Amino acid sequence: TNPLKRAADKVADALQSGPTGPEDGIPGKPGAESPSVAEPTEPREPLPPKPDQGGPATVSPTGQPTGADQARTAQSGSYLTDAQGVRRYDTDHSLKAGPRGPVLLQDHHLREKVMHFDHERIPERVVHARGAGAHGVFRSYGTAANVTKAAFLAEDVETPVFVRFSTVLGSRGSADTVRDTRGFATKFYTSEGVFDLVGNNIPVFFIQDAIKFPDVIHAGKPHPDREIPQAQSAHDTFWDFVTLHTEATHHTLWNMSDRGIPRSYRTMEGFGVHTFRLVNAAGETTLVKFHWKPRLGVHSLVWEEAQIAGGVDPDFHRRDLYDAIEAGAHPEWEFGIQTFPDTPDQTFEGIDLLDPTNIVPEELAPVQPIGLLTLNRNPTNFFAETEQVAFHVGHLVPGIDITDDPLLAGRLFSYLDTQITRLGGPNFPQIPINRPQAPVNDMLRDGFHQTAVHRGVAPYRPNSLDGGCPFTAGADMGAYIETPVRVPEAAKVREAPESFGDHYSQPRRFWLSMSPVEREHIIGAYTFELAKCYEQAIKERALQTLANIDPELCAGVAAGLGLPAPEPTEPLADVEPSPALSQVGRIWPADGRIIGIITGPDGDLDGVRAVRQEVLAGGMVPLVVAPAGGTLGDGDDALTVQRTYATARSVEFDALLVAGTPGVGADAYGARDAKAGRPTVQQATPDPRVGLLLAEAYRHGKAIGATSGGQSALEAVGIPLDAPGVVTGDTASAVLQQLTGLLGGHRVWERFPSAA
Ligand code: HDD
Repeated sequence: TNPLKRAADKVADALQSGPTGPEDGIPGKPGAESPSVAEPTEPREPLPPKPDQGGPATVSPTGQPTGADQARTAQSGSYLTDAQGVRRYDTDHSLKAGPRGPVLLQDHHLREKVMHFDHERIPERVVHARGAGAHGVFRSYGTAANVTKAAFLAEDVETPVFVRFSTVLGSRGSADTVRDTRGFATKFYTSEGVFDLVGNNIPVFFIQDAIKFPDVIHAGKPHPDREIPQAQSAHDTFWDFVTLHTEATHHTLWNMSDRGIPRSYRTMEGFGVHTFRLVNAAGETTLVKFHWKPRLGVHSLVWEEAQIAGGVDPDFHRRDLYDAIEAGAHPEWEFGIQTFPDTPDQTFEGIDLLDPTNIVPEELAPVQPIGLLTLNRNPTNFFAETEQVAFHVGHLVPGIDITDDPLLAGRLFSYLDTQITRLGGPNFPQIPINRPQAPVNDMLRDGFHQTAVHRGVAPYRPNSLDGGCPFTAGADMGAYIETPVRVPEAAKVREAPESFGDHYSQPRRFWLSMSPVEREHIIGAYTFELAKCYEQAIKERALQTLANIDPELCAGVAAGLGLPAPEPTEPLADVEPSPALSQVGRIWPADGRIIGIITGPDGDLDGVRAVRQEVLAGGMVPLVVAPAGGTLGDGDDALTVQRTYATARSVEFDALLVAGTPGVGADAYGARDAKAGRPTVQQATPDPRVGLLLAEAYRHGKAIGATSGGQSALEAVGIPLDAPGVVTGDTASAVLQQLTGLLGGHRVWERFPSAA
């Protein structure tokens, strides 16, 4: 039989039969007052690794497996061992001088176990601490090949990627749906080395110079005295900063718009923010801005949903990303570039391309698609991959270069520097998730957590001892050559160019590009955040910045705060709206959207079964909601209940379909009273939790449908059957068809007051 099993049986026998001598190599059981615990399962070989998971697989210079291969061998064999591979017979009792005696210092297993635990947490990221990641693949269309020589952007090249999404301000355990900027960082493991695009879901930044980054983050993080609020910009120090540094006006406006509360990571745009410089094989340069366009369209929560989700499911975005990938609804983004001639003034249509508080409207410079990103694999281990991944804007490959944006310059230092504290030393590129998939032959040596066993004696060059290696490559051998851009002849100064002084024309363009509903949401967001500030002077200063954007915006917020609206201090900029900035008015695929099907034991179960299949066939996700868990109906046809009235909450669903009369929940108040022997109260119809589900979905502009049996439930909570986005039909299938049509617009925008 299996030798591992034989050995385990031996231990088990020994533990059963009491103290034994050293001759059979197994120490005695601890004693009567400490009964032995039987092995709960048969020893077995470890589960095979998920076939397609793991970090990048590479081979170290010593030929040892690294990356995914090494990560897999982190757990092998069937028996518990210590970190040195020595099998341990007991991990529940410290080594003591007798059962009641003192614990012995010589207990290596105790000290190793506790020492490791003491250091399990590493410092969280100083910003972007809360995040979620996924593996994927990037396939290039080749359409950028005329402007860049980057090998991964040539036609039909496939490159593995790892993407991490994040919020900025909150701690690692904070809620996903807070109002904040979202990080969108992509690591491309290209054949020429790693390229990181460390972007956000907002195309502009708060500040124009990296030297202010510590300041803006100090202002946004919780107050240093009370350490509140968590993951919020709705407090005095944040608003103090952004109203004193008016260059922050544009980014703040985006945060107060629906972009600050995305529906899902899958429905976020991404931006490289800075202007980058591409270089082609002929050495010609082009200035570009990078964009990610989600295939599902840009879609946001409404504020009340964001708040509910923060309570009922703080992992809302993390769960959504994971579930979608597990369900095979692989999120996709098209990668695109806006291109601008690399002129000495580095402006385009009067817009300074070095100022990261500026966008270039897509109407002036269309986004040209250059490839497709698909996220198709969840991480195997959150810590190993999502937590330990280290991005850096300085990770560039030949064909992609930087510009002199002063915000980018400071970042080129910060990302490298921060990993030393966060990941414990300079060898973080050796962590499996960070390893390039191109050969590495550097002359970096030693340091904390050095895992490579370097060969040779001469980590310098030239040398005459290690065969002269490593050799340097030229441009024709794929070396990274910095573009020989002319540096302006000028005096050393600490100042910004004059063109960085326009802080209002771009925010005004954004405001003018919004639909009435989006404007209503922006006014609501400013009003909420400023009403949370205590200092009157800060509120007044904020109103002044709003007056300089637009009088309607300022008046709306001032009314909410009960303050007078000031006059603008500078003339309102004469700018054209950019329709591409609005999220409203386009039609998107319904893939991956979640349809809640509310039913009960007396519902139309055949209809529900059929409509479930149709939802799946349409690439969407059906969730059957019923009074209690378990199944509905009998036999092979029984329907599995996925959410009960107690666990379903409106935020999870994109649309609701009431199929038949909803039942009464098993733990509805009446049933509980009955169980407790109290006189039962009259049940409301429908169950109050279904009523809440429907009322919230209605208020949040979601599509709602009902079969004839379900219509009374809608009427009972006051939802008019002829309201926009409310559809009815004889069968669940007929209702679904209409719901799917409505989902294309993301929400029923007509339901919001401003659209009335
Ligand atoms: Fe940053 C993390 C995006 C300006 C300093 N940043 C970080 C992450 C994203 C961004 C997405 C999370 C990466 C991950 O998931 O691990 N940051 C941006 C964008 C910026 C920006 C789009 C402006 C265009 N950042 C910025 C400046 C500085 C930093 C100006 C410093 C001077 N950022 C950092 C950092 C972080 C970071 C301290 C924290 C953790 C890390 O780097 O690895 O170095």
